[in-house]
Formats: sequence, C-alpha cells, structure tokens
Amino acid sequence: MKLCICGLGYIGLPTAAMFASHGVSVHGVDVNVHAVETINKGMIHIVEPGLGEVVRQAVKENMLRASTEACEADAFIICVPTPFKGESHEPDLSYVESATAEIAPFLRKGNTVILESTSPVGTTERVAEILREMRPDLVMASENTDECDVFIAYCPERVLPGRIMTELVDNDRIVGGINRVSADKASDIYAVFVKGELLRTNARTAEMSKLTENSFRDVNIAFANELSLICDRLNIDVWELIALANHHPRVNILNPGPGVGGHCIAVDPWFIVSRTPDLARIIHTARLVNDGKPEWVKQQVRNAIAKLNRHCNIACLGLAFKPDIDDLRESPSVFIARDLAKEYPGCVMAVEPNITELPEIFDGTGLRLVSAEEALKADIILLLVDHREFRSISPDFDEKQILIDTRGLWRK
Ligand code: SAJ
Repeated sequence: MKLCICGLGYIGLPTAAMFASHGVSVHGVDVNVHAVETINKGMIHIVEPGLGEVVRQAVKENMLRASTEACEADAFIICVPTPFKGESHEPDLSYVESATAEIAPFLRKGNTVILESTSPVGTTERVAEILREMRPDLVMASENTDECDVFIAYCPERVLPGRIMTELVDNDRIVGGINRVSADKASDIYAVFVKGELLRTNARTAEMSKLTENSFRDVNIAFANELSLICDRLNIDVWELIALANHHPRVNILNPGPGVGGHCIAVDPWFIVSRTPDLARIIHTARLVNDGKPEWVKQQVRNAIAKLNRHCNIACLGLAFKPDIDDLRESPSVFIARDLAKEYPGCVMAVEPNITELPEIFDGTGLRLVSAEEALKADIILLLVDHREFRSISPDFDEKQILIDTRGLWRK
C-alpha cells in the first residue's frame, strides 16, 4: 500500500512514521520547507518521545519521504491544522480546503481519502464536495449509497502529546465514513498498526465525537476552576474540598489551574458553539470560565502586591501549558507571566525547567529566566505549573513572602 499524508505536524508525522514502520510506503506533504528537509534527513522538527528513532529508521529504509507536493497513492490522509479565526471563534477551514485541492488531481478509482484534522460537523462532506467539483470524472462517496469510485471518511486522533507513539497504537479509534463502505475501507487502513478497537460510524458522528471529547474535558475543568473562585471568596481550601468531594463514589472533580492551554481543549468547543450558539450554553460558558481564569490569577498578584505594600519582585513558576512538557503554545502561564512583566517592568522572573531560552512572545518584556532557587526568594511566588521539578521541592517561605499556588502543590 502507498499512502500520501498531508500535514507533517504533531499528528501527521507520527502517523506517517507509524505506517512507514509497518511496511506502508509513505509520501508526506507539508508546506513547511524546513520540516520537509529535516524529515528527509531522517530527523524531526517537533518534540515527541520515541518519534525521532522511528522517523530515522523509516527514512533510512526509504519507506518515508517528505515533499512540498502530493503524488498518486492508494489512500490520502489529511492532518492539517484547523484553528479558529480571531475573536469570532469561527473555524478556519482554509488549510483543509487547500489540502483537499492539492490531492484532487492525483485521485484514481479505488482511492480512499481520510480527514483527521479536528473539524466542525459537516467538514468531511465539504471535502467530498470540493473533490466532486474538481474531479467530475470520479464518483465520490455520498450518503445513502455504497456505489462510488473514491471512499471518503473522517477519523479523528485522540492521542495525548508526550505519549503519541503508544497512544496511536493502543487507543480505540472512531472511523466515520460518508457511507458504510468508506468506513470499512478507512478502518482496514488503520488496522495496519492500531491495536485498539476501530469503531465504525458515519462521518458527522465521528466529527462530533472528537469535539465532544475535548468539550467534555473543558466543561469539567471549568467546573473545577469555577469552584476555585467560589472557594477563594468563601475562604475554603478548594483542594481539600475537591479531595473530600471525590470520596463520593460517583463524583470525580478535575483540578483547577491558571486556565486551559494547548491547541485542542481551548479550541475545539468553539467548533460546537459556532455551529449551534443558541443551544451550546454550558459548552460556551465553560470556555468563558476557563479563558477568564488567567485574569483572576493576575488580580491575585495585584492584591498580594497591595497587601505587602512595598516594591515587590514576582516569580512565575512554570510556563508550559501543562506539567512535564516543553510546549509553551497557547499556555495561560505564558500569558500571565508576559502581562505581569509588562505591568511590573523589571520585577518579574520565571522558572521553566523544560526550556533554555524564552520564546519571542517575551521579547521586550524584561522577564528573566532564573533558577528555582532564586525564584523561591521572591516576594511573591506564583506557582503556575506543577512540573516534577517543583513537586520535589518543599519550600519554606517566610512571613514576608506570599505564595499564590494555582495548582494546589504547596498548600499548607
Ligand atoms: N488541565 C487543568 N486541570 C485538569 C486537567 C487539565 O487545568 O484537571 C489543563 C492543563 O493544564 C492544560 C489543559 O487543561 O492547560 C489541557 O491539557 P490536557 O492534558 O487535558 O489535554 P491536551 O490538550 O494535552 O490533550 C487533549 C486530550 N483530550 C482529552 O483528554 C479529552 C487528548 O486525548 C487529545 O488527543 C488532544 O486534546 C487533542 O489533540 O485533541
């Protein structure tokens, strides 16, 4: 089998490498020339445990190569980003549409096209429509009939960054066909390496299921974040409260934090909200609660400065969007540290054990990257990420210091 995979990012490249290491000849496509060149040297342009070795081996054995252009294949997988557009939170499908247009000229009778990108409901049908317009010579899959030349399906990924190489193999997967035969064809393709169950359904249900999984988590984190605000007002330790409530056999509350980061949980719920704004009330409110948390954390810092009533320095512990990773993208901790550094010039430092250099977003803010040891001497200590390096410390603060612990790590 020969596969053409469009988009060689956090999902596309591991998927390409996984197929290639299971005997499938993979042609990867990306618009990023640096990514293409790096992969063709047998190296990787992203950080993911275990990925580098699989890519190196696959390239060496000539099973994986990258290019800026698509080519003929038996099946095509689209793994490009689907961000939202600014303040309106409308999904931006331009990458999916251009990847679809890119593969259209190479399609042949008997091919399968799979969309993996997280997408609003109806996007797989939109892919089919574009292909139908561009290739009137082929019968594209359509609902209610299994008669077609090209099979089209939606198959979302559910892997957790940091564990992608194992979760790709072990997780159950949803395979949603435009018609039944498309689900069967796509399922056969993933069966090459997936050991989890391959659960067949239609494309719309598969699209909604991806959005539902991440919205479920967002809503549950929002519940924990809302509790943290309520408990602060009522002078109750939210961590103790949650631990006690979770002793109930049917209660399982998640952890409050400084907000929700990353590219998935803070984005995907908007795809439901933008399609059904009048109905998605809890999902919408959860987004607002989680997006509002960084501002509340900054206010805690301002309150602490007012309480100390002197010139203060502030140490932000952790910048990544979650513990034990180096990924700073869309991290609430980054936004909090950046805004504080602008508000209190020269007074803010940060500790991030997983990076050696601050990203561009901090340019001109004067924020300093320091050791944990130095940070723990600051007047205000703002714990933002419960990295393992911080978990192993038991700090001893004096009464002149104020600890703001957004993760409940060092509470008394
Ligand atoms: N967070 C909390 N409290 C919690 C749990 C998480 O504040 O109790 C925060 C984290 O600190 C982080 C954010 O939520 O800022 C998201 O982290 P995460 O670990 O919940 O999820 P992601 O974004 O790394 O990966 C999610 C996963 N989805 C679900 O667990 C439902 C993953 O399986 C998906 O494949 C991934 O999104 C994706 O690509 O969609």
